Amino acid sequence: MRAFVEIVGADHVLTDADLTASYETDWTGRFSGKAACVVRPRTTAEVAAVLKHCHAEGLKVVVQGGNTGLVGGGVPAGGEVLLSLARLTDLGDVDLASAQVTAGAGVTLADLQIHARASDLDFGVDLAARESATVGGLVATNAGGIRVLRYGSMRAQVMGLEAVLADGSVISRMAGLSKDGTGYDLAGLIAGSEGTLAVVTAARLKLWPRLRARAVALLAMDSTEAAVSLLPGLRASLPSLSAAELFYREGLALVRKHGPLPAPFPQEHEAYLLLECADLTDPVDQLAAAVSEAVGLVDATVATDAAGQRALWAYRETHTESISAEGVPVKLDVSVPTASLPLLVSQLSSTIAGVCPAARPIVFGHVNEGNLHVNVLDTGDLHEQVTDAVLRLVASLDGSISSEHGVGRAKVEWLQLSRSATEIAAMQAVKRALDPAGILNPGVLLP
Ligand code: 2HG
Ligand code: ZN
Repeated sequence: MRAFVEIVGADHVLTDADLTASYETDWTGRFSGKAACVVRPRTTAEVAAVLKHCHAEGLKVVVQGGNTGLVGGGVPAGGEVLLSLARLTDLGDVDLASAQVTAGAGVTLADLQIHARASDLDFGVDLAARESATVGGLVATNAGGIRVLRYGSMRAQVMGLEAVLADGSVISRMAGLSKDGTGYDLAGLIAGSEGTLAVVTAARLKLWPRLRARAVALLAMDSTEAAVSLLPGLRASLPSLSAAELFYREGLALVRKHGPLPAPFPQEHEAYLLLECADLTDPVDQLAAAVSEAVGLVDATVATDAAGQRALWAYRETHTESISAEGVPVKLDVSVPTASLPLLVSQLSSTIAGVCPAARPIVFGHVNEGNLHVNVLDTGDLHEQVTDAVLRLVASLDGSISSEHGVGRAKVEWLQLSRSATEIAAMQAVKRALDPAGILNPGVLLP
């Protein structure tokens, strides 16, 4: 402990239970563990010194950003040093020539967005936890969110990375070269490695032109199939399409109960597709035309002003908190090839009911990527069985057991459903090469 105090100062080594508690439990309340202490460095040099000490002493480390994760990857299992990167908040000037910016690991997504927009640019990743989620965590989990359709996920925004390896040595490749053919893409490897290979301290990030003009539509339909069938036409006729989000009757009822929100349509419908277009000039007419030509709709509404757009987004973005207000759910984040999404949805209820008849599934997600958030309430002590049944169904459809939240501690047991033994062995070999003592996020991602 004395070594940490010398590196970061006494104010930033927390051991008092009152002070460490918020770091030791995830926000859903599903994962918690006691940390040996919480260490809050301010600079990359301090992170390096902390890790050098941990490496020398064989101390295990768990790395945490905004603590908005959903798979237990950023909270201790018990006894680790908790390395919080929340104070690495340096945000560089926007580089207009390259449309890039350098952001510290602790910069929140919301602050990054505000900073980029002040230069008439924008950041390509957006998600509901924007006020708390941090750059380091977004990179470490290769976060996805609501704009993947247009800009790709977090890894696609990373032009360079500064990261500290387990022994305290620093790799830094921050020139932001768009073309760089000099070997392994270490930044791409560290992105999505969930803190098991290195600790991300800063990222060089790509920015996009700011698109101020937006239009949002909510479409009602009878089936998932109808929603998926619309995608090719929508993508072809709407180059400004930026989001396509799916939710269902049960989820809408829940968000309206907890909102409280008014009904979007006079009647209830089975499935809802929320579309957003963003462009330099007003895309409302484009979107309205595409909606009027779409087949298989039973109702639709297009919001033209900002308040109306926010109101439509609220139906989608308040799903997570409304579910949590009902209880602690089993949270699964899966994807299948987009064409198989209707098949997955059609088998989901019976699969879950087969192992837990009392369970209440609430499903929503990012339809273009075939990514469904399967939240299951009222599973009692059958959460393992529900998880296992759903993830096996997903694997049988060539899907992924974790689409955008990471594997964390929650899904390690099921990694072999999505990755072959050869792939897992290759990942373990990389892990051993970069972290031979196994001090970084033990128990996360890899079995
Ligand atoms: C979202 O898309 C997030 O809103 C959270 O990925 C999903 O709560 C969830 O299951
Ligand atoms: Zn999501």
